[in-house]
Amino acid sequence: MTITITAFERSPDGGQGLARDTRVRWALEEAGQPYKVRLVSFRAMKDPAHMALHPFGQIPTYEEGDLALFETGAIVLHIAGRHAGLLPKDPNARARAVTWMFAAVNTVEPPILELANATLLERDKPWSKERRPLVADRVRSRLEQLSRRLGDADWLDGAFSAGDLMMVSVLLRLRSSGILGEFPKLAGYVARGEARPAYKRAFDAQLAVYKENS
Ligand SMILES: N[C@@H](CCC(=O)N[C@@H](CS)C(=O)NCC(=O)O)C(=O)O
Repeated sequence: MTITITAFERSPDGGQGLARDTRVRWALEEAGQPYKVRLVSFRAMKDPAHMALHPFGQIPTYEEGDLALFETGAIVLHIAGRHAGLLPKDPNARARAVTWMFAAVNTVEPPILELANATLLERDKPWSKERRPLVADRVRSRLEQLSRRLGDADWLDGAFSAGDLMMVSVLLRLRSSGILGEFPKLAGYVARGEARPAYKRAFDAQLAVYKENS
């Protein structure tokens, strides 16, 4: 069955791969699944046809036959559940990998998004300068804990899993802040994720879209 995802027609990050279709592309590449991409403009994302697929008018979405999904955590979990390569077979190890997926989107990503908002969207507010260090320290606090848990391991729990895919994707959003560099173990972890051939294919595919449409 054909898999179709949606992605930005013109990614605002200039092809850095930070738009969330990259994590879905990466999961599909790891799973060896071909997919099609339907590009949407910012306006089209709010049209009824897209809102029927994604109640919040965002990308990415995932369609496969009569199944339509939104939320990258759910999409990656669906792909990982259907195909080998992203979740361990052992039930306990599998549950731990899923736990890391939730930790990525529920515990680590929120302060990172808060920092991005403070840096970009709120930069003109009179209180922005004062607030930013506070928000950056909340990110540091999470990274310190994550780095301690990762230790000298390559991945968070044994072999590479969907938990790592989600966590690396979330951490990549920190690159421009320079904070990741303060945590060499995490910087190495992210670099290992980016070095995976499946990640490279996903990154190149989103970059090709950006180049074609800019
Ligand atoms: N929690 C959602 C977040 C989706 C999201 O924020 N998508 C962004 C692109 S990366 C978007 O569509 N932004 C445009 C908008 O919200 O209007 C997920 O993980 O899928």
